[in-house]
Amino acid sequence: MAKDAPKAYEAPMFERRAILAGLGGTLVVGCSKEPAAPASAEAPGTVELPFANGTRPLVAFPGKRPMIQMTARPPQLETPFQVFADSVADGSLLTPNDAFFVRYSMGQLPLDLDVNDWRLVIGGHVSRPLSLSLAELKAMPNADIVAVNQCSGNSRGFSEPRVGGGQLAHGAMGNARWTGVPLKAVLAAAGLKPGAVEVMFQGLDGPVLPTGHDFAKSLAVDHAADGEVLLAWAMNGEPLPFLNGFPLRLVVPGWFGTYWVKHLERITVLDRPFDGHFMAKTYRMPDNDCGCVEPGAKAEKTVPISRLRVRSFITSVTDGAEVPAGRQELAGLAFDSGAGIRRVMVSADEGASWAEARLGPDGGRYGFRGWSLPVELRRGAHVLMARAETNAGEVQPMVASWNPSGYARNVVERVKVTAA
Ligand SMILES: Nc1nc2c(c(=O)[nH]1)N[C@H]1C(S)=C(S)[C@@H](COP(=O)(O)O)O[C@H]1N2
Ligand SMILES: [Mo]
Repeated sequence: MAKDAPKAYEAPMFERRAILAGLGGTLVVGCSKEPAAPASAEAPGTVELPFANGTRPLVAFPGKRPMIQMTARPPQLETPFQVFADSVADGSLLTPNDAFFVRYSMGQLPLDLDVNDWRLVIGGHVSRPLSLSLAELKAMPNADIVAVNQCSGNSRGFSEPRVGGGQLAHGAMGNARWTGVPLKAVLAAAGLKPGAVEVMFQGLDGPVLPTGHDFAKSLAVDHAADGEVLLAWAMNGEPLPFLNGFPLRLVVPGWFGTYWVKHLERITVLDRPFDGHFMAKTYRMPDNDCGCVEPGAKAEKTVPISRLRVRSFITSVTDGAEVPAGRQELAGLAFDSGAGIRRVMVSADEGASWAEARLGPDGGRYGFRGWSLPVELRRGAHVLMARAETNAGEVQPMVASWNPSGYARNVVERVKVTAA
């Protein structure tokens, strides 16, 4: 990010103000217990993530409430876990836009973006190259889908042994209703030429140094045209927050966030597989069933990361909490890559016995699914666990596997509480 004068951006949701490059002027810092509480610059808030070196500042960027800041440049913000608990408790299961996590690989954000000048360019191996304004895209048939966006590095901070990369707790995920035009319709308008194999997506952000790699991802052409992949301009009924990809982003239901390219600028149809840095060198998993290797080992062969793995979380109590002894309702959420959640099993005795939770309403197979179960907790220490199974028979593992990038964690998490 340039060190000179702060730049500004314009988006419908925000007043024009100097941001990001000149953060000092607009920083708002909140307190950890109540993310929505009035912010105070005098009392910088911090949170303690439950692993070594886990102290993080809580910082409010434009359009966002105080969030767990992993890095400031580029902004990398985690959702405080209480936000998920609230969305389970109120039954929405949706992550509010102002609390949705933010992840960038690139240091140079498109802060000068003027949506009136912005165009999405579609080219490459097509019969009719296109350049479309936001209004033209919105005039095409609209679709919406509820889907989870989760970073492949979500929960990386819990890797044992530790791995390099952003030390995230569980807040690099979120569930939203996305509105846009199916990519299929735009590709049909451009006309795929015979021999098209992949579709490449580029965002407007870029590397700080010209020698850096541009953020570009690709999907197989059949996947891109499956009708579910969206070019989305809205999230939970509002225009995308700038930091979540304004004015347009890719939504790839069931796939890890790395494919959900933000600030889309260009779509290029290719007649050969794309071998850019973010496909060929990074966001790759060991090429075996577990996507894992012995701790400390390197994978001999890797493949691009793709589908989400089934996960579940207890949200009604947090690790380390003191809870009243007696009967209480445990609640949480589960999600997978689109088979849908068949059941969630819950243990209040570290896995010695399990009971089946009651699933909440089905809000769509790509979204968070709520669950709840009454449990009886005697005085003393308890280890609580939730374990989800999908309609395809995928079950969360009891023992964590390891890979060098700490990607795709989905082990059954342990929540230790003391009942008093
Ligand atoms: N243009 C652009 N899009 C991007 C990225 C990026 O660095 N630049 N990061 C990707 C990664 S790794 C993730 S996890 C998601 C995060 O989406 P969010 O910031 O809206 O939560 O954006 C993806 N899209
Ligand atoms: Mo990511």
